[in-house]
Amino acid sequence: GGPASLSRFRGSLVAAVLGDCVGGEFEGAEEVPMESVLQHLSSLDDESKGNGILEYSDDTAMARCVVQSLLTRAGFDERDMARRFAKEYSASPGRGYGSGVIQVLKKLSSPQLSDVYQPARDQFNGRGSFGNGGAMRAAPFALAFPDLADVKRFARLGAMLTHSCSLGYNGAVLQALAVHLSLQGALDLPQQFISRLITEMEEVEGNEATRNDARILKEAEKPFCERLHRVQDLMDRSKVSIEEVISELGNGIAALHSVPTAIFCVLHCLQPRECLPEKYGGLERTITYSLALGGDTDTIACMAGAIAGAHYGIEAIPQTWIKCCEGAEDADMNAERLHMLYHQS
Ligand code: 8NA
Ligand code: MG
Ligand code: MG
Repeated sequence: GGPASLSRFRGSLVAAVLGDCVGGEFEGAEEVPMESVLQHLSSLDDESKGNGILEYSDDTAMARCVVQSLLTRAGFDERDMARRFAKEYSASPGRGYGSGVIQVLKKLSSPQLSDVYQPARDQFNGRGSFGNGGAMRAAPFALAFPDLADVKRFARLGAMLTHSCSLGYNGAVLQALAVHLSLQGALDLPQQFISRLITEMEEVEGNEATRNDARILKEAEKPFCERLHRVQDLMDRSKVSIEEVISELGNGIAALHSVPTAIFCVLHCLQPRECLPEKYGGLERTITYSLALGGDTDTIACMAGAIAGAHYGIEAIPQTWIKCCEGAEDADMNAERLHMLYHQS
């Protein structure tokens, strides 16, 4: 489809759910052999096995809250979004939330709370969380707002409801930017795509809060820009091993160690790769490759899925995968509503 077509919206929201559901199998595993990933995925194609449903985790649970809030309020409303996060958590606390964020979600359910950003600020002795929990639910901001400045602003504010460290919320901004650009067809020119992300993040990270957090955590002055340069270097190489990707970019629960990784997965899988089945299209390659990195597999595959899905569109997603994943059909319907909201504004 053309830029911002319905197929791209559907692809993005559905593939994010697939990444989460399919990736749950390997979450936290240090090493994931490609063989195990391929076995897991081919079992989804085998209907006779009747594998039933793969459940979604915190990534999708929170993204659904973001989507419902943006649609119901026809824009960003922090109080409404915070209320939905809290309600969702108390209804299904067993979705695999990060151990820190649970405190925030409990505080957000208090009716006496006057500042919905305060519980997030109190995390980790006032330093805030740098986890990828803001980034894992950032894609819907790119699907709701056509304007780049809105995408950046609301992705940041939406993340700050739980992640007040700049290394947390800037990861969400980067993820939303990647989905935004992919939706426009920017992945047709991968070199320009990554350059554009770096240019945008130079501005996003060019402030005192980022410099302070980076200094305290002993990171480069602009941590995400530095990582995106590493992505650029890895892209230029003809052969890259999974071990190198993990050591250069990471596969962990910090936004800094997972959002650039997800972006790399998408870029690396734009073309066929020796380690991946020939019959696979780009979207299948992206999800598969993300899982083979191990670590925070559900979240990295969820984020890579959102970016890749916006590029390839819904037609690239195997029906058998959609049928196995809880929440995939809902995501498809919500994508249509977001598409309408996006084109109204
Ligand atoms: P979070 O805000 O609780 O952060 C996740 C973790 O990161 C915390 O529990 C801390 O260990 C650490 N952390 C974050 N900020 C700081 C800080 N300033 N100082 C010291 N430590 C810090 O949760 P989240 O919403 O960001 O979730 C992140 C990931 O954890 C998600 O992938 C989610 O699925 C979850 N999770 C991951 C695994 C896994 O094995 N990879 C397992 C269960 C849950
Ligand atoms: Mg999860
Ligand atoms: Mg995770």
